[in-house]
Amino acid sequence: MTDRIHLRGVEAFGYHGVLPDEKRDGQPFVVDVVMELDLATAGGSDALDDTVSYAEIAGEVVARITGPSFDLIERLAEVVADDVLRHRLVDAVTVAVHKPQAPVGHPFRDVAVEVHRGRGVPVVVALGANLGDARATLESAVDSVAALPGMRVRAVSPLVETDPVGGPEQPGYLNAVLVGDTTLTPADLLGRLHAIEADHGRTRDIRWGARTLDLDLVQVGRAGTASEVRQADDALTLPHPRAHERGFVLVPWSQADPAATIRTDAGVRPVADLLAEVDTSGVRTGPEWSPTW
Ligand code: PH2
Ligand code: MG
Ligand code: MG
Repeated sequence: MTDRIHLRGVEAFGYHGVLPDEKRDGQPFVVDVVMELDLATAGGSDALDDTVSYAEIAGEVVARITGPSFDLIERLAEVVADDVLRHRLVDAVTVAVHKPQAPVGHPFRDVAVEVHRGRGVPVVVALGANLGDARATLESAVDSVAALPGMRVRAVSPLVETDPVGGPEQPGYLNAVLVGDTTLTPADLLGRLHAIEADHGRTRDIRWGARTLDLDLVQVGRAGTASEVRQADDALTLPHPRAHERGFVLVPWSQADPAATIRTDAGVRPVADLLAEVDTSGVRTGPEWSPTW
């Protein structure tokens, strides 16, 4: 059974359209939003924190209608859907954008596009840094990941301070793990993570050498379910082939998601169980941090 919140007919003046006249003169746009989320908790608690404020959503919709001009109402619908899905309680959303005064060239009552978008699949990203101001870099990296279109962060672990594993002699690391949901393909997401690494001064010379920022895709989809992505090619192996044996991944991961599981050679295992089997002596509580995702 799906609960829904309907917000219909949010109207504002905007400048979206392909034609120069549309970008110059503007016209009214009308947006309908239907959010799918579990309303039982709010129904019991009577607390706004347990649901999504439709007034807040209306404000975000108006900001998009009146904001930077797009050519297509498809694009406007997509960005509104992406905004709505950033509210963590929302499982899926349908957005219709109407343009009742569009330059259609014939009498017509209304034209609209409608998109339906879900949260996508769970994704786990491991973060590491051992050059420069590692804490500031990791905070900035979390913000960048959270801002990716089609990517939503659900939880971020505390920082752990870790002894380097493998590679040449190098400084200690700060590591963390974030868990979220994404509608991006693994290849697309990996490309965007690499771009964020590059933005933070990452160079790739020595394998397992010191780095300003490392963003590793650990798992896409839920292990042992149809959503799990399993692949091994030159560009990307999923799940990450070494994550299940690395304390610097497992410790923060279990802090971000105590119920996490990962596929190993011995099948799908709770991360909390693996923790008891790996050496975590080189993993210590790190400094406080406050990524603002
Ligand atoms: N990353 C590596 C190699 N070794 N050791 C620690 N402690 N933390 C890391 O993130 C790490 C590492 C290659 O990515
Ligand atoms: Mg790595
Ligand atoms: Mg890497």
